[in-house]
Amino acid sequence: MRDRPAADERDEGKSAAYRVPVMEALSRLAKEGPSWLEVARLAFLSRQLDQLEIERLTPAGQVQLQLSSSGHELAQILLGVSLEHPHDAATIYYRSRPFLLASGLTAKEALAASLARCGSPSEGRDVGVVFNLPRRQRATVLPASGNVGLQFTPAVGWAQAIEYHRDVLKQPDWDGAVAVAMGGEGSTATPGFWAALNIATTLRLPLLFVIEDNGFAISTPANLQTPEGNIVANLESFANLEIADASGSDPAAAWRGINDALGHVRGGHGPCLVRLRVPRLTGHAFRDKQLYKSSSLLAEEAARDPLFFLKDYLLSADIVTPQVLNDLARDVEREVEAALTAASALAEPAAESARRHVFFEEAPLQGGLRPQNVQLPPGKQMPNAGGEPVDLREAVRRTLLAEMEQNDRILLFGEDVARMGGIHGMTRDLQRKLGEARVFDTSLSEEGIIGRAVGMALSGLLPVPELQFRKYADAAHEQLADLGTIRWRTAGRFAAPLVVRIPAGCGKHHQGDPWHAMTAEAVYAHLVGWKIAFPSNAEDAAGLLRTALRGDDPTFFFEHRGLLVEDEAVRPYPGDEYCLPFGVAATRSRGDAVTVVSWGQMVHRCAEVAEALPDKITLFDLRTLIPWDRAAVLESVRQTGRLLVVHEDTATGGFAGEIIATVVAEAFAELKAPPERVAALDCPIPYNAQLRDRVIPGSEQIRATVEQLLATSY
Ligand SMILES: Cc1ncc(C[n+]2csc(CCOP(=O)(O)OP(=O)(O)O)c2C)c(N)n1
Repeated sequence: MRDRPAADERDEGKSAAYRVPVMEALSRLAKEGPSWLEVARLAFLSRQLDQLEIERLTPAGQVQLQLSSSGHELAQILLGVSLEHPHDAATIYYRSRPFLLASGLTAKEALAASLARCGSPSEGRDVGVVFNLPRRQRATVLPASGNVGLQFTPAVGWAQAIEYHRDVLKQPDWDGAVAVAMGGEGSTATPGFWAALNIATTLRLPLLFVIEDNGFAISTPANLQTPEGNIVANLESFANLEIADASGSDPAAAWRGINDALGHVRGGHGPCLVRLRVPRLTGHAFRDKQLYKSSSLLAEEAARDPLFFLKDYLLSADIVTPQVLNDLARDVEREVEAALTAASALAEPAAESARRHVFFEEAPLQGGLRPQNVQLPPGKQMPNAGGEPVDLREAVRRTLLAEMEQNDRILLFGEDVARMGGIHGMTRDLQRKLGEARVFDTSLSEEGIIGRAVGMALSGLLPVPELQFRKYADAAHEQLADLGTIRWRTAGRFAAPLVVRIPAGCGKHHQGDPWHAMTAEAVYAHLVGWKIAFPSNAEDAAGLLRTALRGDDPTFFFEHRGLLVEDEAVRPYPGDEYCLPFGVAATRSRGDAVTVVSWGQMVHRCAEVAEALPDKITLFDLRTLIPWDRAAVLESVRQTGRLLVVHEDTATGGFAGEIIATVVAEAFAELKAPPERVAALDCPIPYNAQLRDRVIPGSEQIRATVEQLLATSY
């Protein structure tokens, strides 16, 4: 990130007018402490919800997966009530319901979630305790993931976005905001935790890690997660990291620990990790009888119940009388019963709605550009006439530059993309032209690159991360998979549109090998919620990339290594407004005997064959796989009666199977021969050129299969 702008660069009047009340309120809260009555009410409420589910709803089969937070309440609530800045955000996990209650979730919504009803934050789609909450009175709660450890790098993204909103977009209302990432001690063993810790400390980001250490990850003790079971002790020498260790049962100690840690991060001193020692007063989940704990340990944990300590603290400090506490407990019981009646009356989600919100349908409440009313122009579907010929690399570079000049919310980042311009040269000069805040190198962490992009997109930016090779995207797979389902999981409330650029494949003049040459696009066709563009030439690359950058859904944009500078992909640059719609195949040749479908580099090999067999082949370049142009392919197959699908990805489970299955189901009667596919052999790409050419299909193999198809008739 570039240096922070000097004070006079900012909109001082607006900043001061805004900052004063928010920061004053925050520092008053820090000095005076929370409203302990509210803390007590929320703690009782959380416990009461757990008890209701454990004692009645789960045994009756009304709640299918119960995960209690009993024992964790106090620490989470104290954290929740402290996050009053309008741009504070938190990433959470499945044991974070007390935090959600403190952030504005109602008891009715909590029970609607447990009962899988409409009116819950996921509209019954996700496990009752896997939450999201667009901002109410406190932190924005970013969509939780069921994967332990996935919550950390998106929080890094939000923390980095705070600086971008404040310094680059000059939005003073982001000043002083923090990101918070919460997890259990088990989660500190995950790659996501270390990726996040490394990035947050390297960049000194405003990020607070809150580790709720209950000593067990399901049944596995903490000393199997980190040496001696104490993550804080192990992080003592980590540079740029403030650490703290506090009891999560003792109200005064927990408040001090959280308040000091938050003060450090809000004060602009960099990240902090606070470990809060809490008892887990129930099994990991409802059915867990905790047979792996001794009876003395169970008794010791019960004695650390934060609710006992809280009541004791409130009474001994004369904050409340016993009568007030009793009344509060009774009010909460009544509130929970009323919430249960109200939640039970909510509708079940309609079965037909299961696929809603996989892709964009309407503006979300949080994430992407729409909630901020940033309108991008629709662009033109006709390319400019007479554009200068450019190769695919230049087309991508020009498109990125033109879009980034128009849209200051786009950030481009990845390994070596800045000073070097990317190891494929796709982003050369972009940092020099657009600045270090908008185009920057990252540390070597694909999990960190994609997870951070998720947090940035959720904050309202448009990240364009580059992954160096398709194979290395594997390290980010968990994040990629969960990113695609954010809109669905939150029933359209959150979205994280972004464009991930991935160089893939290998050409005739490229070395192949198992690490730099695979395409493996079918893996991504199987990820829900993603669109996939795979252009074969410069014009399509420009048009598809622009459409993706102005679109609403996360998109994989493949850049084929064998086409970046090769003549066969050179086309006139179609202009800075050219947008090519997804799902529209290009017809590269027309013929009446066989329909050939391909994408990426294989299109050119198929085109050679089509040229050698005039008037025989209708060749479609799909250009996008999700969505793919079913209508064009079906219409053509109905005329030719023969189908060949050609791809560079391996055969088994490849996308050809999807296309052939569709054609067989929809146009079986019109087929004159069994549909065929030509694809890479089911093995990695070899380094030896002769072996490589045996594995990746060449035009001779395509031609032989076409001829064999032409000779077959039912
Ligand atoms: C990536 C991943 N691996 C395994 C699991 C299964 N799992 C769910 S919770 C859990 C234990 C997590 O323990 P911890 O982080 O200490 O949190 P706690 O439940 O103790 O609050 C495991 C292994 C998962 N959800 N995600």
